[in-house]
Amino acid sequence: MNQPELWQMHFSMYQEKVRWALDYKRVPHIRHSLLPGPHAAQLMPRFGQKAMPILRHDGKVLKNSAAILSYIEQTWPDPPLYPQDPALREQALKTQKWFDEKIGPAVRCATFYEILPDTEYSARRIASGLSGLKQKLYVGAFPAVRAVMMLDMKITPDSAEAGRILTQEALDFVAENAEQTGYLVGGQFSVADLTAATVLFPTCFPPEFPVDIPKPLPPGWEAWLKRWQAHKGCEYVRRIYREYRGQSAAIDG
Ligand SMILES: N[C@@H](CCC(=O)N[C@@H](CS)C(=O)NCC(=O)O)C(=O)O
Repeated sequence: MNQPELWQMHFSMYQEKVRWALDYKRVPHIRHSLLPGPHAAQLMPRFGQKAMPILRHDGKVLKNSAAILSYIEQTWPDPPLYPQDPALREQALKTQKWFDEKIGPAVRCATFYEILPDTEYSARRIASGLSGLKQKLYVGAFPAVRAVMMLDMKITPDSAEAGRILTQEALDFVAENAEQTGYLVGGQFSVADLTAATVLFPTCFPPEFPVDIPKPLPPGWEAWLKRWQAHKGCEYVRRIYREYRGQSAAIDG
């Protein structure tokens, strides 16, 4: 069986979901990290879409993080991320869907609204890991890339405000639902916890998030973090990361 290959933007939440699942199950894999902007020309001819994550394995191409996690669960069942009990599994998948489709885009919108205006910082964060020269070139191209990102993700003052409201709702949800057992579904770590913690990482900043985030942070993001740090939902996110994130199983680091 060949190694799975993951096409990703390394700073993004949906790619972190897939990396975490592969790492948790200790599946050796190859990561291809692309930059927003050039990524479209690299992906469209090959896969017919530009949104990542995309996973290729054994001749199959999987798109969308939930479909990829389902494939990972079937192919490498241990340790499980889906609850065994059908009703609990359904509840975990419903929670994943809510975070993927409603909370993720809203949190992303609200946090990018704080970060993207800082051209130098945003470009360096997105291009971290590249050589100094490539980062410099990317900083120069970034205003055009940012304009496309803002359109694609529909980032406006109104959508950022809606994102703030949904961020509060999501933090309240995890705090309340994990209060009894420490987990969102069935008293054990599952795809629901992995997804919630991933989607909330830009808000709660767990130190185990496995991608370097350049410091100092821009003031907008600092203020965003400060606003939520004491929330019990952030305590949950940091604990889930601390106890379950583990080490990378990527072949190339
Ligand atoms: N629902 C999708 C969302 C994927 C998504 O929004 N990907 C973004 C990064 S977070 C992306 O690749 N955007 C670049 C583009 O669409 O051109 C999933 O769960 O995989």
